[in-house]
Amino acid sequence: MFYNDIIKKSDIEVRIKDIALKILDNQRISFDEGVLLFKDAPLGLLGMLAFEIKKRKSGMKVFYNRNFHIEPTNICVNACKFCSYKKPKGDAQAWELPLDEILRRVAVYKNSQATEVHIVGGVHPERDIDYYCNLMQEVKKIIPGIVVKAFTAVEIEYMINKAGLSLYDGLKKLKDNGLECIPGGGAEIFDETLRAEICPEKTKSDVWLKIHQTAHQLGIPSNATMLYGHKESYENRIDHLSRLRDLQDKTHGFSAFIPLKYRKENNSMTEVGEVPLTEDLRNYAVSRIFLDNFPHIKAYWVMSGQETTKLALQYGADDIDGTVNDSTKIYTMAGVEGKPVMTVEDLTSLIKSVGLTPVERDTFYNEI
Ligand code: V47
Ligand code: SF4
Repeated sequence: MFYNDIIKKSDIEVRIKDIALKILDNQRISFDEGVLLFKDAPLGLLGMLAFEIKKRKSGMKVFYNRNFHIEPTNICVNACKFCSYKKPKGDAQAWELPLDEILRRVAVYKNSQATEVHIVGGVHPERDIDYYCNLMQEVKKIIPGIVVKAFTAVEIEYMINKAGLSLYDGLKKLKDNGLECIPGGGAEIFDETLRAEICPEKTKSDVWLKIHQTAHQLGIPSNATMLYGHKESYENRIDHLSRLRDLQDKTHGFSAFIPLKYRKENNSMTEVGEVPLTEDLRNYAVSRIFLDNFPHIKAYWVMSGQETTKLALQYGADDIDGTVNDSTKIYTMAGVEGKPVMTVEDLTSLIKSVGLTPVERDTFYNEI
C-alpha cells in the first residue's frame, strides 16, 4: 500500500510535468488536465506557468481604468443564497434611487477623467427596458464621452422577457440606446445542479451564455465571472471555464475573466465559510492557464482586497479594475472591509510595488 502510494504520486508528478511542458509550448489543456492542476500541482509551479502566459499576452503591463459604479436598486425578484446585497422593499437597507438622484450622482463625475460608468443592480420588478434605455440616454447627455458598461445577463434577461422581445432585438435596443459593454456578473457557477441549489431563480446557464453570445454578435463586448470558494468542486470550476472557453472560440467577444471569491457575511450560506488565500491564487493561475483565448484576467481589487490583488498579479492576472470611488456596495455588504476607493496614484503604486508596469486603459483595453 505504502509503495503503491509512492508510485501513484510519482505518476502524478510525471503527468504534471507533461502538462507544464504543454502549457509552455502554447498548447491547450484538457478538462482532465485542468482538474489535475487544481488538485495536485504545486502552487509555485502554477504561479510560474500562469505568469509566463500572462507575460506572453500583456508583457509586464497591468491595466487599470478610471470608473465609477451606479447601483440603481438592491430590490430584486431573485433570492440567491450567497447574496448579501438584495433587501426586501421597505427594509432599512433597501434602496431604489429615483432617476434624478441617479443623474445627480453621475453629474458629480462630469469634469472628472472617468472613462466608464458601470451600472448594475438588483432585478427590480417595476422597472423595464424603456426605463433603462432612458437612463442610459440621460447619462450620456450629462457625460457624452463616457462608456456605459451596464446590466448583468440576469437583469438583461428579465427586461427583455418583460418587453416580449427576442434576445437579439432586446440587446439591439439596448445597444441603440447607449449600451457599449456588458459586465460579467450573474455567471456564478454553470453546473446546473449546484446552480439550482445556490441561486434557483437566476438566469439558467445556457441563457447566460446565449445572452453573451448574442451581445458579441451585435458587437457588444463583455466580461465573464465565476463565483468560487463555496460548494463547488474543481470539476465544477473547470466545467465553468470550459463553457466560457468554447463560447470564446466562437465569438472572441469576451475581454476579461473575473474570478469572484465567495464572501460569507450577511447571507444564507455563511456556514460555508471562505477559502484561504492559497486557493485564490490557485484559482487565478489555473484560470489564466485554462482560458487560453481570454486576453485578460481581472483581479477585482474591491472583492479581493489590495494585498491579495498584488499576489494575483503574480498568478496570471493583468488587470485590477478601476478607481470605483466608493460607489459600489456589493462587497462591503458581504463582509469586505474598507471603503472601495483607490486613486490613480494608489492603483499605480500597487502595481509598481510588485515590479509591474501600470497602464491606464479604456473599457475596450485601448491604452490611454
Ligand atoms: O454576479 C454576489 C457576485 C457579482 C457575492 O464585469 C458575490 O468588470 C462574492 O459581476 N461573495 C456582481 N461574490 C459583480 C460583478 C462584477 C464586479 C466588478 C466588475 C465586473 C466586470 C463584474 O457579484 C454577482 C455575484 O457573482 N456576488 N454576492 C458574495 N457574497
Ligand atoms: Fe438579485 Fe443579484 Fe442578489 Fe441574486 S445576486 S439576489 S440576482 S441582486
